[in-house]
Amino acid sequence: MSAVPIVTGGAGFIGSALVRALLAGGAPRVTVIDNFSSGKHENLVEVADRVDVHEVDIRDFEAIAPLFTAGAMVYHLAAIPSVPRSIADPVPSHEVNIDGTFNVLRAAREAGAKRVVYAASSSAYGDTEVLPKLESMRPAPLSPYAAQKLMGEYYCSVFSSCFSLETVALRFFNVFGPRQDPNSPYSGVLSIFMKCVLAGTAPTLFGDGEQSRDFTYVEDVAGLVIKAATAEGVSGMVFNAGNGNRYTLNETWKLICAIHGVEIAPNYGPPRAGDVRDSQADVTAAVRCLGHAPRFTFEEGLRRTLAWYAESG
Ligand code: UD2
Repeated sequence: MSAVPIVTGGAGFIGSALVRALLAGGAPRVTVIDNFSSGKHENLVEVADRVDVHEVDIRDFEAIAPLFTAGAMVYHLAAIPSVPRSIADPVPSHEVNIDGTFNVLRAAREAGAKRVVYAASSSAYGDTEVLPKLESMRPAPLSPYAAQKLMGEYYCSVFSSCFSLETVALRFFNVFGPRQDPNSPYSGVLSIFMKCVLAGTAPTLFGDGEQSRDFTYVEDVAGLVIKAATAEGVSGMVFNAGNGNRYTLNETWKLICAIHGVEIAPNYGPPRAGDVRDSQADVTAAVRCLGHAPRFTFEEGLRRTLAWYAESG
């Protein structure tokens, strides 16, 4: 029998989608490590009988180490996300995103885990002269968050080369979908757009709204993460986990309004510090080496997401 997979951050928006995908793909059980700082029990409610949830913090090595087992596949998604949060309050995000990641890698290595798949971030690229962004481009982080997630990638690569722990880092590109929390000051923009359109209110776009993102539907990301766990010849490597397209915020807000059948002009505010201007993934390597095959167009992802927010009201 294969070891039970471990998902750090498994009660979060992306982590819980991964847990559901693992169970749907045949895993009999999944171990979740989450400190519930942004994770929620309700995210796992339909699968609660097949999930072993441990409410522990990845900053606490002694607490997490006994949960790692020989041969286990480790999916490391626990993090304090958000560019602006890392600027407003850099210490906790540094400790979780760098020290916590080190602890997860160390615990995985000491237990003899099979592989660690790490949720890296597209923010590592910063502003590049050329789009789409290729893994071979030189990283240029613009915020503490971007630097922290990049350090996590470097640690993955070093654990692979120095300690023979298999690792794969996936640079997530602006993931969106059901269960993304719209109620924090640091919420992802699409969750805010969903909340606004359903309430009939105008969002505030930071800057001119012409910045662009490669918004990636959460189920496509979960699918790729699972593929990265079994792909061969990729240990120590970094791949883009994106959709391959990009939309400006102005276009995106218009599209959501059109799907919902309303017309609401957005407000505009000052640009946000640490913001990347344009983001778009080159997915060639992920397709070739990991079998990446995104199933959802942006519009289909938006429709599904909007339907979920409307139902869960
Ligand atoms: C970054 C990463 C993303 C992921 C994420 C985790 C990039 C390109 N992407 O997302 O991959 O790691 O961090 O947090 O670095 N905005 C508004 N109004 C709002 C909220 C946001 O205009 O009310 C803008 C914001 O200024 C930015 C865009 O929307 O230009 C997206 O912001 P976000 O916070 O959803 O995600 P972002 O791009 O910082």
